Amino acid sequence: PLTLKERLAELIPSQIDQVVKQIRADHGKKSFGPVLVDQLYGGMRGLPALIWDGSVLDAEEGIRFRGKSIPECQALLPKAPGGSEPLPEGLFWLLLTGEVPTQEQVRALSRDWAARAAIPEFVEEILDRCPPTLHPMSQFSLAVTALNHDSAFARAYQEGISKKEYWQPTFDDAMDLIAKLPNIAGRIYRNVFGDGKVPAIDLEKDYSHNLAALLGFGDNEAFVELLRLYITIHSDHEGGNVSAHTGKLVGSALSDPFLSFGASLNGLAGPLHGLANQEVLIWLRKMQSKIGENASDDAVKEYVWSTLKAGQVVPGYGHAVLRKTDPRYTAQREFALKHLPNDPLFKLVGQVYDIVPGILLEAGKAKNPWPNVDAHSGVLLTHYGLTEMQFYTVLFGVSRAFGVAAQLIWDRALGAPLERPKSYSSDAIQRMFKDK
Ligand code: FAM
Repeated sequence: PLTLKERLAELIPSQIDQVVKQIRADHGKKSFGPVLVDQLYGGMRGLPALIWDGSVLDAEEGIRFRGKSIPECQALLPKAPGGSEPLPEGLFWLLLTGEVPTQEQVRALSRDWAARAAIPEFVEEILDRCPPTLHPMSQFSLAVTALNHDSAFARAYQEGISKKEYWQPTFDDAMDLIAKLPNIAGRIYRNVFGDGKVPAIDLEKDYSHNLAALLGFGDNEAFVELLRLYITIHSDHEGGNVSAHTGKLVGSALSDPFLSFGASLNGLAGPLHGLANQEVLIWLRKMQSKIGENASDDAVKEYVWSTLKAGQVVPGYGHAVLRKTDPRYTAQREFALKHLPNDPLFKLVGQVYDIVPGILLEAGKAKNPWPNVDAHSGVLLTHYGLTEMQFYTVLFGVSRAFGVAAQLIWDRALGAPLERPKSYSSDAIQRMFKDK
């Protein structure tokens, strides 16, 4: 069967003709309509600004990966023998090609990533030198940026590569990036929370199994299945979220995938973005220590109000685009109902789900009162014993590499230029609009 790179090489030429030449010839001079001054001050909400074919986020429906919803991906993508969750290897193939790969194509990808998994010794030493008090996300970003040392793209560019070939070393770097994340994440976890000993990668196991083993959970099939679902649903969330957009922007300067994804991780480390999965668990634990394990609805309501009155956000709720419950939350809830229906923390997440949206609506500020992916992820990891919440965003980062890498490959294949939007001073705004 065709390898992923061979299939991609077949798809790219027609995409360049259709997507880039034809659309720009037919529609290049057409307008989406007015850009409002509010969008310049308000974080570009809803501003049409980017192209990404891998995934699209609908405010009501949630994410679709190449047109497929999460339930459709769970039904269509290849699974591990005896497993029921999609293999992330298949999701990456889908993001890149728009096609569902065969079982053997996914097997080949698992083997390819396992074979590329080793990280340079100097990167191991960088991680071993980090104090355990340095947040895992900072360690993660350091290590990923250091992989620039062996970047195929950076080397090819220095040797004088033609623009038309950019996507090939970008693809090679993207494969190395994804393949090396389990060893980086595993070493950080073992250094900060464990005995510092990192087990070897099993060349015959799939990506999620190897990641689970590096974290010390390889013999727990339910946890491996959770990681398969977890990596699939956190991989991509269209092009404008902070981590995806950062990767795209930095990559547009022809910084290689390691430098680009290192930048993405620094955005993902923000409490309003990927760090929210850690913040949710910290918030739940603080609430439990304040109002007890089996608190009444009224006690939970009071605690939520106290969070808002303190000028803090309720982590795991709200979203810049979504206006309904995140289907990534629902997918995790289904997993919990199947595997851990009586877990007390799962019950608390359900109680919070019944209470928080009503309060956010009453408070009247949040445009979306419903839960996002982070409201549920930590509870599942905690159930299986991965209780170190400072590590949760690292797992989010391992997954988001799939979406960022896919986008970088296509940006270079389609010749996406340097990104350079226009900034204005407030004086200019006042001058431009004072009489309008
Ligand atoms: N709790 C309290 N206030 C909230 C809120 C929440 N969960 N969500 C929004 N608001 C506030 C927001 O802070 C803003 O208040 P100010 O006018 O005082 O600044 C107001 O409601 C309007 O905000 P918005 O337009 O509804 O939301 P934004 O598009 O500005 O921001 C989020 C979207 C996700 C940053 C925001 O909902 C939030 O801070 N949520 C909590 C943190 C979180 O869960 N982030 C993870 C998001 C997830 F998708 C991810 O990236 N992993």
